[in-house]
Amino acid sequence: MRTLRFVLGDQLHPRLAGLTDLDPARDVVLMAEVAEEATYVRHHKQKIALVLSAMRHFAAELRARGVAVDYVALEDAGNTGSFGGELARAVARHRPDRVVVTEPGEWRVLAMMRDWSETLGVPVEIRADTRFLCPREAFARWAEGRASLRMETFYRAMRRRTGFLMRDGAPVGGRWNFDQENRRKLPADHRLPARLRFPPDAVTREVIALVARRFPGHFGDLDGFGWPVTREQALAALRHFLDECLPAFGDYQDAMRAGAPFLYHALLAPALNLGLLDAEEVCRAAERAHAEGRAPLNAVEGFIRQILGWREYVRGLYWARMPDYAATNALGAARDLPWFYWSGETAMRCLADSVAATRAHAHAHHIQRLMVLGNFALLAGIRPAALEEWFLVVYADAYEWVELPNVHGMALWADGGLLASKPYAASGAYIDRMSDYCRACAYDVRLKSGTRACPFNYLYWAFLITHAERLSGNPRLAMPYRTLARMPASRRREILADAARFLAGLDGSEGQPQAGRQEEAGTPDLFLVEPSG
Ligand code: FAD
Ligand code: DLZ
Ligand code: SF4
Repeated sequence: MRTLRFVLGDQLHPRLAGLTDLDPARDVVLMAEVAEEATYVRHHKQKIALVLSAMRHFAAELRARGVAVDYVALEDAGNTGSFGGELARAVARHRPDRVVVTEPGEWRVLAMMRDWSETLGVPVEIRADTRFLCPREAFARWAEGRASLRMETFYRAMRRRTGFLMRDGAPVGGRWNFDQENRRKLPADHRLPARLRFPPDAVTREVIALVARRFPGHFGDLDGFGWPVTREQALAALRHFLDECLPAFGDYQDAMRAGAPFLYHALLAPALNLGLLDAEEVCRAAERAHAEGRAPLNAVEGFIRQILGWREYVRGLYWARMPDYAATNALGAARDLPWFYWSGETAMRCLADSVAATRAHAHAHHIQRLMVLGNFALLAGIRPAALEEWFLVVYADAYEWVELPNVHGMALWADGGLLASKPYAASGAYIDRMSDYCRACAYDVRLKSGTRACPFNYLYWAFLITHAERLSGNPRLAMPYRTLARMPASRRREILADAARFLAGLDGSEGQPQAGRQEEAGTPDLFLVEPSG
């Protein structure tokens, strides 16, 4: 039987389900660069360059193994610009008996795939994606009948199921979670390891030129491109992480520093999500580092939790709850995304720095995403769909299966608590505690009201006041609501007035805090959240 195997740009794994039974003598692998995938949202230039370069390298590797690859480049004559169009043309060229695809990472694409058999007049087999540690059906079974789907419960089940960091049925070290030990601030003189950057080779340089020419209006810089684009480079990135970063990954997992978007993070998500690495090998390598005494348990457990726990969990949640999941808006958030998410032009230093990193690298680390960019949007009541589109556009690792639950559920609490037991809301005190941003900010993190006060401070309280009906009964928010109950009515009015003034000026006057009333510097609000979960 002659099979046409369609491999998408984020399915670049040597043992991809759709390639397992490939017969090199008869089968053809189709790969297609299509404009629609770069423009259905206007992806960051680096993300497009990353995907196209990795696709071209992967095609070359398949060919080197003797596989026939029909590769359609973006500017090839006749390119229809869509997955469906390119598959139809390839079916006409090769006249296969069947088409085999691996399920995609987005609902949007799965919906397309489901029509293909009928429109093409050829059987189309959609195979489960086996690159994950928790098959979709296993997640669905775990989730069935549960009122809440907590990551921690899922994670423990996954530890038991896979045996990662388990000994004799119990967690190594006697505890499941070392998160409490993973909250250190970086000392001012602490030297960080250098990022392992992969200078663009000829293929990547050609793609970068193509992207600059074809997508000039898209967000983001191309100059600093340094992502791994082959499996070999991805494995080198993994080794670099294990040697240079993993030992301190746990300690500084929640830390932030101005001008430092990489810290001790792995920078592996783009490679993992493209298929250049798989979750199991990465967890296995981290576990080995601990067994061999090269990394402490708090670091290794923290890292494995992100992949075996969070990554698998958000994927399971996405497929179990989509498409209805994306339509929820539990807090009725309706504000448009402020322009500074694109321009970076804001006097709020934490936000300006996070946007600058995002533009330069198509990357910001987890705490910037959650506690700066996400937290601000939560407190300001940004419409979930607007923030979701932004996150899908700007990050090199963004695919809807992973981006959407993180933004919708974790950052915005738009699912009403399915993912997170309480909103990840925090005042400026949290950002100050975990970073050096506030020291040189135009706003004053110690001030609670007035035009010079850190906006996160009054937005935090205004958020709690505005959503009291929904949130005040949440036991995890009992402490701030008790504080709120003790506040005089005049103070609450002041908070709401500050928030209203600031939000009204979001796309106008914000960015220039005027020297206004000089409030007394009070004790910062210390209602902190636990971001790494
Ligand atoms: P590290 O911090 O070193 O973590 C190690 C690995 O764990 C990552 O490579 C990633 O594969 C996994 N991981 C960690 N946290 C999560 C998580 N919450 N969900 C899923 N996997 C996780 N991750 C994406 O891969 N794509 C996204 O589009 C994405 N959008 C996000 C949006 C928001 C609002 C938030 C709060 C988080 C988002 N994340 C996303 C999760 C996380 O921020 C990134 O995976 C991480 O920053 C990537 O950098 P790293 O490889 O250095 O990760
Ligand atoms: C992100 C992306 C981009 C920019 N371009 C392509 C492409 O030209 N061809 C392709 O096969 N895949 C691309 N991708 C990745 C797809 O968007 C991704 O496969 C789907 O969103 C499903 O996860
Ligand atoms: Fe951000 Fe407020 Fe600190 Fe400025 S003072 S960096 S706005 S938290």
